[in-house]
Formats: sequence, C-alpha cells, structure tokens
Amino acid sequence: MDTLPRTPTTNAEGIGAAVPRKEDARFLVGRGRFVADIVFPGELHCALVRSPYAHARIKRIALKEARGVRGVVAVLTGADMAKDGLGPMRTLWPLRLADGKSLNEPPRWALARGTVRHVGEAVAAVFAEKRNAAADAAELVDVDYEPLPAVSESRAALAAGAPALHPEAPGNVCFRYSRGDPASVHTAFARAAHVTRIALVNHRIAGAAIEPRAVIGVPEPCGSGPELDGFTLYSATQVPHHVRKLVTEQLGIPEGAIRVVSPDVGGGFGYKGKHYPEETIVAWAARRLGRPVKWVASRNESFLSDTQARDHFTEAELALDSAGNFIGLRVETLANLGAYVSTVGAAIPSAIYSALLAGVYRTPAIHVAVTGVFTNTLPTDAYRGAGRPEACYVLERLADRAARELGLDRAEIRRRNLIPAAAMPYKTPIGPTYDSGDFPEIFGQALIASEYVSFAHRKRKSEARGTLRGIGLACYLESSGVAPSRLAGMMGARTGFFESAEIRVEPDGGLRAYLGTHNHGQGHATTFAQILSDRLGVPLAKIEIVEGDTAAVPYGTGTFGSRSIAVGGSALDRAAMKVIAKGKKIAAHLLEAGEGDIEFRAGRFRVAGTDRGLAFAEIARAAHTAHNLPDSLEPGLTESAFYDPANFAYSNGAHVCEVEVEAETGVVRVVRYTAMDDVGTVINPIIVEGQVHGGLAQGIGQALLERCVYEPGDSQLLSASFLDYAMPRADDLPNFGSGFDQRQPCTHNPLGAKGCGESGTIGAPAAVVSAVLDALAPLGVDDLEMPLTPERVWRAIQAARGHVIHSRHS
Ligand code: MCN
Repeated sequence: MDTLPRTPTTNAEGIGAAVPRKEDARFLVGRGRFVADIVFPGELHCALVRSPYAHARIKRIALKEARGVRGVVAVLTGADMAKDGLGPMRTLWPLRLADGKSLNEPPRWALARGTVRHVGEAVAAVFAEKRNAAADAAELVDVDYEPLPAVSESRAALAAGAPALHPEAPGNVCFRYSRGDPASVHTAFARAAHVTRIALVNHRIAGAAIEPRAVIGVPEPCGSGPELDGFTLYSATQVPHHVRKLVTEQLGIPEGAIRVVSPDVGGGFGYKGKHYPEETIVAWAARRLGRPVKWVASRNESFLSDTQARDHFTEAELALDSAGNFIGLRVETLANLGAYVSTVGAAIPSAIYSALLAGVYRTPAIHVAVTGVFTNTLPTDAYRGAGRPEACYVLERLADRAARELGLDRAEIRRRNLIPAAAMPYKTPIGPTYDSGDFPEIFGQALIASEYVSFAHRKRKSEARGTLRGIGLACYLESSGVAPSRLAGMMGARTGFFESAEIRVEPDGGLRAYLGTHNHGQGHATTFAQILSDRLGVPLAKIEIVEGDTAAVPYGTGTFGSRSIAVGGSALDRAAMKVIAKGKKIAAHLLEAGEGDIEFRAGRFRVAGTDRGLAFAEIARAAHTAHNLPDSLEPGLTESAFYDPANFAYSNGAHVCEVEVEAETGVVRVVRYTAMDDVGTVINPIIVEGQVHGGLAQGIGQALLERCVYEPGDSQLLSASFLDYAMPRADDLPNFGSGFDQRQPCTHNPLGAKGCGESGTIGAPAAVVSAVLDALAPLGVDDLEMPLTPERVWRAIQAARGHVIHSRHS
C-alpha cells in the first residue's frame, strides 16, 4: 500500500522532505563509534559477580583466590562501597500519592549489601588488565549464600505469607496509586445496560538491543570547579544528564564534576534510558583505582541485568448503555516492579499508564487503581511504549469483548465511542486534555486502507485452503513529548521535562547544533538538520547535530517517551528564531534599513519589497569579523533556547491486522498489517515510516513471541539467552502498510509535530490479539494470553474442542 500524499516542502531538504538518513553512510562502512570501541591506554576491565539466587542472604564473600589471578588489580564488594560512603541508587520519579507521600523506596545498592533480591544482582566487581582475566577471577569469587524463599509474580507476592523482600515495603507493596472519580464511576455502573469484564496479563518482555550496555570511566579533570578529581563516564545511555545527576548523587560530588558521554548507541528502546548499577560501579572504581575502567555486557549478562518491562495483571470492567456507548470504566492493575524501584519504573505503570485510560474514547467516568509490587525479579522500567501499550491493550480488549457480547461489529462499537474532532480540545475525566486529533477520520482511513469491508471474502479464501483467518482492530493514543515540567513536579518527579538546544553558526554559514536529546537509531542527525535547513535555508551538508555529551550541550533531559521532536525539535526551532532575529539586526545595519523592514526567506535577509539583500552566509561572516556591527550587538552568532512544552503531544492512530492461524499446529502468521497514524507535521516521511515499522515489529514480537519467563518456585530467569527468548525475525512480519495524516498538527508546539517513535509498539499487541481471537472465535476460543505462541494457541484450540492436555508448562 502506498503512503498518503506527503506535504510538499518549499525546501528540498526541509521539513517534510523525504531525504535519506545522513548518518547511515557512516554506519554502513563500519565507522560508528560505540562505547565498546573506545580504548583508553591503561584501561582496566571490569567483570561482575552476579547472584545465581533470586533471594538470598550473603553470609560471606571470599576474595582471596580471585585476587590471586594474574592481572587482577582489585576485587571490590558492597562493603568497600559502604566504606567509601556511597549512597543508594535512587529513583528519579518517586511519585506523589493521594496522601501526599511518596512511594516506599527501599535502598538499592550498586553492589549488594547483605541480601540479593533477584538473579543477576551484582555482588562483587573484579578489575583486571585483561577482560578474560577479570572474567576468570570473577568465577573464583566464592560467595556463601543462604537462600531465602522467592516470589516472581505480583499476585503471589501480595498473598498472605509471601516471601517479604524489604522491611521498608510491608506486604511487598511499593505504592498504591489511584486516579479518577470513583463516585461517578459507581453511578455509571449503577445505570449500565451492560457491563463487560476482563482479566488480562500484559506479560514481561526484554529490550534486547543489538548493542549490549557498556560503560567506561576515565579519571581525568573535567569542568573548572574545585573538584579537580572529576572524570568522564562513557555510557551507552539515552539520558546522559540523568546519569550524571544520579551517579554524582551517589558519589556525593558536585553534578558538574563529571562529564557523561553517550556516543553512538546501537538501539536503546527505552531500557537504556535508565540509570544502572554498572555506571556507579565503574565511576566509583575509576576514581578509586585512578585508571580507566571498562565494563561491556555479554548478551547473557544483558538478560540478567537490563530492566525488563510491562508485567501487569489487570482486571477491568466497562459499563455501557443500551446503545453501546461507553459510560464508565473501572481498572485495577497490579504492576510487577521487580526487586527494586528503577529510575522511572514506578511512574510508568502509575502516572503514565493511568493517564491514558480514556484512550481515544468518550468514556465520561473512569477510575483506575494501580498497586506497585516488589518481587524477586529484575526491576521493570520503560520499554518502547512504556505504559501506553498496556493502556491500549486494556481498552481495545474491552472494546472487542463488549462488541461480541452485544452483537455489534467491532468497528461499529469503536465508531460510536470515538471522540469527535469537534470536541477538541478534549478534557478527559482522568486528567489529560487532548489538543488535537480526528480519531474517527484516522480510524476510517485505516478501515479503507485495510479493505476491512471485503475481509469476509479473504476469510473464505483462507478457509478454502484449510486455514483460519481473523481481522483485528486497535485504536491507540500516545502521550508523546512528556510534559510540562510543572506537571512532572506535581506528580513527584525529581526532574523537569524541558529540553535545550544551542545553534552555533560557523563563520562560513555552516551550523552546529547541540541538543540535550539523544540519538540511538531514530535519525536525529537528519531530521534535526532538516528543521534547521527549513528555518535557516542552510543545506543539510553544512549542518552537524551534536547530542550525547553533557560537556557540550547546554543541558538535557534525554530521549524517551518520543519526546525528541516535540520538545528537542521545538527548542531547536526557537533557537533558530533567535538566530534569525539577530541576523535581521545585522542585516538592517549593513543594508542601512530599519530592522522592521528586513524579512528572512529561503536563506536570505532582504529589505522588504526590494531586491537588496544578504545571504545567510554573508551575515554569518559579518557576525564573525565584527568589522561593522551595530554598537548594541555582541560579535558572533550563537543562540540557545530552552523549551518546556505546555502539554503532551497526543499522537494517535488506528491499526488493522490480519492473521492466518493453522488450527492443527497453532501457528499464527500476520499476513496483512495496516497502520494509520497522526503524528502531526511529519519532518521526514522516510524516517517516520521506519519508526512506525520498527515499532510494529516490536509490538508484534510481544504479541506473538517474546516473554521473560521466571521459574515459579525459585524465580530463576529461564529466558536468559536468545535460545529461550524469541525475537521477531523478518519472516515473522508482513509487508506493512503505513500511512499518516498531517491534518491535525499539534497545536502547542512550533513544529506542529507529535512523536512517532513508539506508535507501532502501542497499537500492535492489541491489534494482533484481536485478530487471532477473531480467527479462533468460530472454534469457541474467546480468551488468550500473550505471547500467542503456537503451543498456547494450539492448547486453546484443544481446550475449546474439549480435549484435555496434561503438562505443567503453558
Ligand atoms: N519524526 C518526524 N516527524 C514527526 C515525528 C518524528 O520526522 N512528526 C522523526 C524525528 O525527528 C526522529 C524520529 O522521527 O528522527 C523519532 O522521533 P520521536 O518520535 O520524537 O522519538 P525520539 O526521537 O524521542 O525517539 C524515542 C522513541 C522511543 S521512546 C523509543 S523507546 C525508541 C524510538 O523512538 N527507540 C528506538 N525509536 C527507536 N528507533 C531505533 N532505531 N532505535 C531505538 O532504540
């Protein structure tokens, strides 16, 4: 399927232009520079000793043998960290609960002190001249553990008599969060003509980027403060400034005393947007040992130490009137946080998830209660979508089930309940106000593009071949561009959500722009350059974008929540306006005209109504020679801007998925997939399509294949390699049909852009499950839990046919 018509741009490289990505040539010839590629003379290699137990008391750690290995320089433990006075790792978003208090945050130490609470928790660190020597010595660290009972599932962790993880969190409860008006929900249910109920598991998944995490600490002076023993920390992170803040907090040194550099990063997917124990360990050791220290995760170690995601158990009920209108929604979710509160791990299933439970629907009364639960599993935190796929899944599964129960077409029940464009700006009963969007229009486009009306014909053809066929629908809403900082403060975040950009105009009119966002695959080098090319008329070849260095950019919040375009892009736009404003002053002076008479268009400052003008490069040169500037102006042409968005940018869309299911094997094949998205103004259609397609692959991966599995008895992670954790491959995916509609730009940012980085991941799980359940409906299967592996689907079919299957696995 072709994409929808693209908005023409006046600048062949500007906003809306389908230019190929600038950065790809460098990567294709192997000239990327990832953390593991960076080598410092005299560097030490760090290997970590990780707990094989999910819950155990550390009785003794014997280090002698490990210290005796040739090339080993030091073996350190949590006791050494305690002696050096290091603080605990702290969450960046401790929430603000109804009683005004924050969540229960038990201490989490970068190296365990006394007790381990998940498999893979770091217990000791070995530093050696060679990587192999460090790994060998780590094997020789002898830890005497006293195993304790463990629990991996949230319902089990809340049950009476469950193993207790932390004295600071009675009952294993981290927080109880609620939102919405229970009284109006109660009234809605009391007058409902029909109530649809559902219980869902949104299972746990892993990030699994191509590049495993890696950190290097280099003791070297940095900054100009009194802290001359500062250092540089290279980390494969999406959030250099957050890492700087959190690491310096633990070390008890000034925030500016360290520089954090995040060079090329081979995929982040949200889980690299966290602060990890290894960053603290490496930073501390590099200072303590006075040498560069490097840690690079193996794949197995990634599975054992990266944050995981989702892991919700939800019970929800939807009240409907006799016409099929949604009149009330009640949602209760248990969110499995793992063993500790990760950087934003508590905010994702509470503040972020709950805010989207109106979705694209006009439900007037909503109440949600979320309990954050500690278990003996890896901490959970953001992964592409982060709270929004979970919300979408609840709403779309409810919509499908309500349609079936009421005998309505699944498209029809959605049509009746979608918020109309005329209602914008639309204040939801759960908090957010949507500024723009035409949800019925996008949904209609998706139905047309997917040939929804002729599905029955395709179904008959599949059936003639002996194959089941189903079609699934999902409408989604995404709160991209997390904002504004004031709201984040009210919701208990220890950070703001603004962004900064600085533009340095070179004397020849070339540009270097410095942003606090981070690029780990999303094409910022191209799209941010397109914004500048559009605004300042400078060719892309003369524009360089710099991100990922706390010493270079004015300040930064980093990249997550599809915020880079809506927030970073807007900061860049503002800085460009300041460049133009100063350029106009210089041009007016040189052209002997009034400043108000100067206009700037297509890279030229002109006296309005005349052909007298100066090119952008000529103004840049004049600013840098300073031979003839107005007395009131400083030389140079460098401008910066901080941008704090007024609201989230509400991307939205509709997905339609078609599957074929083999009843005899349970194999599901996604045969058609249509995604229609409103991401506001599109900066680069090629990049947006790529983002949507990548997100779809991840969403379909969750729906069909991926799952972190813990052994129920002892909380061992059974899926700690790609042999056991199934990632989607090209032949698991169809040729996607994707399109976007730019007629509803974001109303409160200067670009009109809404984020697109997560949209595919948000709608896909719901659309795929909807399609498979549709295919299996004639067999009497009306519920399935993700991932829809052949075994699960086959078992469901057997059960529906009345066949009894005996096995402990599912
Ligand atoms: N864009 C555009 N027009 C729009 C919206 C976005 O041209 N209307 C462009 C942007 O300029 C940017 C890209 O699309 O080049 C994504 O922009 P945005 O939606 O702002 O998302 P971010 O850049 O903030 O990226 C983060 C988002 C998230 S949260 C995850 S997780 C994610 C993702 O995007 N991880 C990714 N996409 C990824 N893509 C790759 N290759 N690797 C990851 O780790």
